[in-house]
Amino acid sequence: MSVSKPILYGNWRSGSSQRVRIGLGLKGIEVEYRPIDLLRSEQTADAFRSIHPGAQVPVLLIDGLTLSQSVPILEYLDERFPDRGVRLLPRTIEHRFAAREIAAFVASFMQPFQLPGVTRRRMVQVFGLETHALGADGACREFTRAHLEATLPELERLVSRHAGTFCIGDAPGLADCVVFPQLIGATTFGVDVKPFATLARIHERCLAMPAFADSLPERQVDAPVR
Ligand SMILES: N[C@@H](CCC(=O)N[C@@H](CS)C(=O)NCC(=O)O)C(=O)O
Repeated sequence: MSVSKPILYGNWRSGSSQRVRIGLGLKGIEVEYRPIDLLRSEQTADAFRSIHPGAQVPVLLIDGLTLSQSVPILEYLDERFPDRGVRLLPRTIEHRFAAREIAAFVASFMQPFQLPGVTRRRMVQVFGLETHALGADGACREFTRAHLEATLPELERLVSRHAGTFCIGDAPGLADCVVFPQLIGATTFGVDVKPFATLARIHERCLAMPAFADSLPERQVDAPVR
């Protein structure tokens, strides 16, 4: 089946966008990348809302469809391109369940409390916090750090059950697409992942693969020049 180049709307620092970048890399699928500047609230501007009213990245335009939500996007890519690159979903039902369980834990419990910009601003408004709460050493960042510290032990437990060199056995897949950006996110918030032996090992192994290394926030075209 021939396809025109898919379009990925994402953001350099967005962990959810990074999940999709990794999946595309593992599958060897090229996309046209259209960055959305979250700090300038481009996600809530009419131009982007007309593409995705949910006003979040990532969004993948493919096969005439507009796909949102990183984990279902990864599953779509795997079903749509079963014979390209890496199989993202493991072969056995038990391992597929474990991969989805890990992905759900990260995507529905760990990452949402990293408080994307809109949520942070809403908290400040609702709780009447000083806008300082949004800052680098403010209450929102402290909350995120505390949440990551509280949830990383469970992620380590979930991953260590089936881990080989990657989250499930010795091949990269869906779980790694989700776990790797979460570890990068934890580091960004000043949380050390080294005490978590399995996660730290998988982090190092992933970094050695181009699909993961090329997905790093600082390597994206919309990353600020330092
Ligand atoms: N569950 C969604 C989460 C998407 C999400 O949280 N996106 C963030 C960036 S990582 C976003 O677009 N935030 C915009 C905002 O906070 O205004 C997914 O997995 O794709």
